[in-house]
Amino acid sequence: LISQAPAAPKAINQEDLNQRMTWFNDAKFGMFIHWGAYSVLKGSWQGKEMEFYAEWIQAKADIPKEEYEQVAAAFNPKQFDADAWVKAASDAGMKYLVITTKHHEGFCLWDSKYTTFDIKDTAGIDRDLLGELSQSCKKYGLKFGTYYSIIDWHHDSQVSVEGAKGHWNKWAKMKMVSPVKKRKYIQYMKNQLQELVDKYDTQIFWFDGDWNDFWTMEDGQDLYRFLRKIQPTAIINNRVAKRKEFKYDFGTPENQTPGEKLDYFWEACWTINHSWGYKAHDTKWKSGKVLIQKLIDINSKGGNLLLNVGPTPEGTFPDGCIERLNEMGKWTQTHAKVLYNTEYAPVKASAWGRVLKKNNKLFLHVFDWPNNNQLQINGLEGTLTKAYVFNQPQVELEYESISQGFNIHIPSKAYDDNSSVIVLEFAED
Ligand code: FUL
Repeated sequence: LISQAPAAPKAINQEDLNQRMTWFNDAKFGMFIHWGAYSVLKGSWQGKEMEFYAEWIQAKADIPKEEYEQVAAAFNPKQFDADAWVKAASDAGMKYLVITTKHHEGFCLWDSKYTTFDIKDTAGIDRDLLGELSQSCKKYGLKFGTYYSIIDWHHDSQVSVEGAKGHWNKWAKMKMVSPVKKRKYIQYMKNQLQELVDKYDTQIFWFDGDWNDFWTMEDGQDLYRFLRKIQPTAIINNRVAKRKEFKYDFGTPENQTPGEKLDYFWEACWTINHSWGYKAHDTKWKSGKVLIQKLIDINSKGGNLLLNVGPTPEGTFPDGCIERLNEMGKWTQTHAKVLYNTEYAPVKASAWGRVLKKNNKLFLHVFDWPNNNQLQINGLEGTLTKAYVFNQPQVELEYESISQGFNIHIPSKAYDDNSSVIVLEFAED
């Protein structure tokens, strides 16, 4: 797969890129966490359930800055237990975690030297929430990453563009007050990102908000170079610059999965329900089965799944999330060998499922088990030496060649409702 990485522009050394992306490539599955002042409101303002994402509530309800500071002041996650979160992620099969350290609202989830709009000065929290989380990640062997928004509704450098229309209201587009303020804001960002490196050793920079006109490709590339220097091992998402043109270090399709493999490193982020931030009335949870198949589908196209959880203001995961994570964990733990460290298999997609590859083996992840005891796989070359149901190598399955592929004689029933795996072993040449 490494050899299939995109050609990097000069500023990005291809070998370095491949090297720092190796763990990511093998990881397949990570946890996204949207948590901030917005969590306090649980998706409702003045008794009214708001539409859209809960982390956008300040914009959607048009809450004035001063009033919103009171919301942030009420953030008090007494039940937060970093180990419980990271263990839940690890048990689900996730290998890394990305948390919103500063979403569009501007509230900082750590005690930053550069603002008073943070958990310490505004909410009076004496714990180092991100410190606890990054330590737990070290303990459980997960990489720790940080989401950081480029737009900031609280910072005095920017104001909303009045009259902006469409699905996003005026808050979605911010403009800089002056060039001087812009320079100061960029310095503010750099100072804070340096804090995230120094205090939490962040290994993933996950930016957002690049759609704003004030943020140019050059601003993004400059920030990219800065981060490369201060944390050489960190990986950086494409929203650091203009995501449509910039592909480094990885792309970020959101709530959608590409139809085919992309020619650069990528990760699709999806929510378990609809909102990213906690929304009490959003209970449209995707099923464990849908999520497991989503993970495999994404992995089969060379991408990772970053699955989002929106914790409650008290600091716990909603029950609906825990149930889905448990279901996923049951499957990923029993199927670790046919999931992690796999690579993209250049095999035509089949109606019955998806295919992953490791060395001389193909893993046929069968979502829809054929009821005629025959599984056909097309577009394959090579000498097939053995076919068996995953975990039962002693029971060899019969097969015959068909034009450019094989017909495998499979048992009458799937052993797993989510995805059952058939292993094909090929002669090494
Ligand atoms: C979007 C944001 O506006 C959403 O609030 C969310 O964070 C999502 C992952 O990215 O662009």
